Amino acid sequence: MAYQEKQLQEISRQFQIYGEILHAETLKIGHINETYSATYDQGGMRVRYIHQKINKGVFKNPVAVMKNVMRVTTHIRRKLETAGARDITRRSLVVIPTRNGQSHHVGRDGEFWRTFVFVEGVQSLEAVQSPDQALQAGRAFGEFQSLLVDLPGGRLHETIPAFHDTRKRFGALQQAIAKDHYNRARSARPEIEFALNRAGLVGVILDAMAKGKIPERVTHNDTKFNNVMLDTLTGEAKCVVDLDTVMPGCALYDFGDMVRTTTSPTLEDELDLSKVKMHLPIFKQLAEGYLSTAGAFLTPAEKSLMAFSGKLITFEIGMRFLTDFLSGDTYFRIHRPDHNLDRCRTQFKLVESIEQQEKVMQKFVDGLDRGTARKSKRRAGQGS
Ligand code: GN1
Ligand code: MG
Repeated sequence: MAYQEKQLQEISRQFQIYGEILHAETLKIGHINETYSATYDQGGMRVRYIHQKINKGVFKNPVAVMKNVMRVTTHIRRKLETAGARDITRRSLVVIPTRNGQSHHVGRDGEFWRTFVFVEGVQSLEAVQSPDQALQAGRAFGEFQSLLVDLPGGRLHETIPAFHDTRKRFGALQQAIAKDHYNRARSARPEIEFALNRAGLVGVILDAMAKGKIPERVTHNDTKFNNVMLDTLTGEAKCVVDLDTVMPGCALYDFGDMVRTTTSPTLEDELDLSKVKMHLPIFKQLAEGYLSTAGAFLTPAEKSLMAFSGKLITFEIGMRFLTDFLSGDTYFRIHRPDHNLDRCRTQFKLVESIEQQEKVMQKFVDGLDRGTARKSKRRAGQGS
């Protein structure tokens, strides 16, 4: 554990937690921030909190990150309260303020910390185990987007500019290949070729957005399956986490990353590539779940690119892993040599599998959409 309990105790004292730390442990989740869960004795009860150190190399403006997080969580909580929802502190993240009312604390070492209520009785999984879990993820992220369609207060900060700018991501990869600073390009020849052959993909959504065919929305931008908390007893999605990249984006980036992280029931760094495959039954559940909560506000143009977005975002993250591998593994935390190359290979294998099935995937989405349209027409007819 990079931070010891004693240091965490000192950090935790800055927040509105009125207990003694009993123990703390590192949560091995995500490639970017450092996350700890800590158990406190608070008035004789054991209570847990999450303490998280924001990676300032990645998030250059952590104050802006926290402004976004506060606006988003406050808005969602208010809406859930107005709707009379139950279990609200398990359905949306709750930021614990510091003792002087700030959303974060800057430590003596200049590190940037924030604290959340620990959501009990949920789990986050690295790989999907059943189609129902994909349905849950789709529903949860669709609901998240839908709760934020009326977020007041103007545009959110772009916490990482051009985050899903696939054209720039492609350019960054080309640069890393040209530089080949670590002399690693020779061990990634097939992957480099794979990427360079797909230059045609990178402008599709960007161009549609630039032409006004696809709207900008408030999106999550990191809709990895492990960012959905599933109730350990019922399996139901309770809340979505990792709100650092919630900012202006495209709804399809979110759906695309769900396709990437749910439709192959394998880990992101699976070494046995024969196991990596887009499973149509899982995709179907994912699309159903997502359209059940987001279908009402999405436009036909957005819906028509849902299968494509899965391919594009999988390709994008694959390119990012490859770029980081070629650039000396400075961005994504790695746990073994060539880890980023392994992750890239897994993504590209999935891209191939989506390419083979993209038509039937989109056909399914189109059918779902027609079904929903028919149903709502019938309902409107009944009502009149
Ligand atoms: C990073 O740290 P984590 O796992 O939440 C990355 C995402 C990638 C993902 C790939 C800020 O997310 O964009 O899709 O790794 N987050 C950032 O696993 O770059
Ligand atoms: Mg993240």
